Amino acid sequence: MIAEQPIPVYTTLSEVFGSVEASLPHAARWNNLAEEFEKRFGRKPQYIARAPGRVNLIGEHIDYALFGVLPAAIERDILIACAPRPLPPSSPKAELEHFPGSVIAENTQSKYTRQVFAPAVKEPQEVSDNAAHVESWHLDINPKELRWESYVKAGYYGVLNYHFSTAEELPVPVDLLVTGSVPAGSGLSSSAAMVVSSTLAFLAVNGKLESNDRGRDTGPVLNKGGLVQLSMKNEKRVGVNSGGMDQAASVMSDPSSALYIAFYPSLSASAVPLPNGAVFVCANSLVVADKVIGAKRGYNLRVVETLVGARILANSLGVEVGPRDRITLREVVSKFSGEKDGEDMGPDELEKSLAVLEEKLEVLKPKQPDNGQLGVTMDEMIKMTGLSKDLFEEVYLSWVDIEATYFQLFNRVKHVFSEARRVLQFRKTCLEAAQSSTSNDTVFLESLGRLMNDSQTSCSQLYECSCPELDQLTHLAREAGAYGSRLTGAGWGGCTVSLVPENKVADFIQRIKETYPPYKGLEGDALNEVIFATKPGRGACVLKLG
Ligand code: NG1
Ligand code: MG
Repeated sequence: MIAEQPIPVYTTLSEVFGSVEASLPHAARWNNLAEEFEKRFGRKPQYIARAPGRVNLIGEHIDYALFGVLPAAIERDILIACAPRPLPPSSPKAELEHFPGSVIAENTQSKYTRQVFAPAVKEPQEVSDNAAHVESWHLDINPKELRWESYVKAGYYGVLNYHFSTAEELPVPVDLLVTGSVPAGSGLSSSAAMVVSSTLAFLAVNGKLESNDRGRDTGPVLNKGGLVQLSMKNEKRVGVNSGGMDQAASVMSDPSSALYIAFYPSLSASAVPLPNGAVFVCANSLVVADKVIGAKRGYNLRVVETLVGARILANSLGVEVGPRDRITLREVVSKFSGEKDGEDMGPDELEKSLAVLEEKLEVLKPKQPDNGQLGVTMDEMIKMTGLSKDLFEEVYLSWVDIEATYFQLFNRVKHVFSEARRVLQFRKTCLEAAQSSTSNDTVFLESLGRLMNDSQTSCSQLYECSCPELDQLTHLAREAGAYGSRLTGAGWGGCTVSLVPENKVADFIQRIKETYPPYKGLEGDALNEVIFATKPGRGACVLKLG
């Protein structure tokens, strides 16, 4: 089980990359970071934490409905060099950087300026009695403002509250330096890479990664699954109610294959070998999705639409839902199909159940469609759930900031069910290709391509998370010879992923460069930045120096 594996802590770069040869192309970047750290902070870093971005091959906007997804880590990553900061013998404590657990965070990109911050101990009365886990530390993170250090703080938050719940042991002051090669805001999950690497850096520097790091009991040591769960919670503090795909892909990937990540009945990951003869190409639309407004009218709105859709569907199917229970679509499928609690019906059964349920979604359409579309108003939606207005607001709106006049429950749920099926079909096709005795995988690749194209259509028309540029870029990709092409990640901008015959990659990139207007004139590094072939990469790790 990948989730139960320990988090890798290495002592050499060749261990990080699997061999000396494989580490060579990366050595300069890691060494430069260590040198730069020493230049800025006057001593060597003790650890470098690494977490990669990811590309989602298929399964968009279904992780928060608890359906399985199929991403792979990419080779581009975030690195954080760090070391504890010794305090002067009698520190006056007036300066922020003399506080316990204070952090000086720098970034190799100068537009991300130096930040100094320290966690505060929460007053006992601030700690709510019914919180599942008592949090005793606080860091200021403003989810309404996009700041680079918010991701660093988000990682730290969980480490503080997971490992330092009593005042007996204080976190160490830390200096850190961040560098990244995952393009920000492009759907390749630079955010999860930041949060995972920050979580790892703070665990490492506080001696919490290995049980005997400090020669005493440091609390439960996290395995990969634990790191995913902690990073998921951490990333929510930045304001997006994300599923767990990005963090899971960043932590659990392996270079030999893509990953099938399931979230129900619990988090699990299994390897999915990709057929021979094709390569995934990421291409950035160069439209940057607005994370803050986007969350209100996009991501978080979709989370609410699918949750409310799940309740209405459950009611219509006779599936029991407690008044305060925010049942997910995967749980509705489970209860409808009589799956036992905590059990997994398996992919074939799930695919069948999804096909049956896709035909039962009429109940999500408005009774009197007067707006010419399939949306319902807030009042109609509340009525459809059978909840009182107050209870509805408490359960579905109190924890999230959203904005909409019409809610497209039918279209959203239709996308989720059909996309969940496509993921299962994609996985099955990959497994069949791996077992088939033919040396020609073209037929399999064509099937995968079709599933990717259908996914794009569904994202664009039913989930409305595409944009004209992504539609255009995926269209051009198919014309340039891709088996299939779709947006990847949250959408509304960012990258596409295309499945391209291995021997046509160079031609493909050239064609896109010539035909996608925003790429005109780009050459060299600038072009490599926006369109590149990628293979599944390795998951997050820590390098222990000296
Ligand atoms: P991005 O925004 O591309 O990192 C987001 C979510 C995922 C998933 C995808 C859509 C975060 C951190 N991640 O990915 O969990 O829901 O959208 O499939 O919000
Ligand atoms: Mg993200």
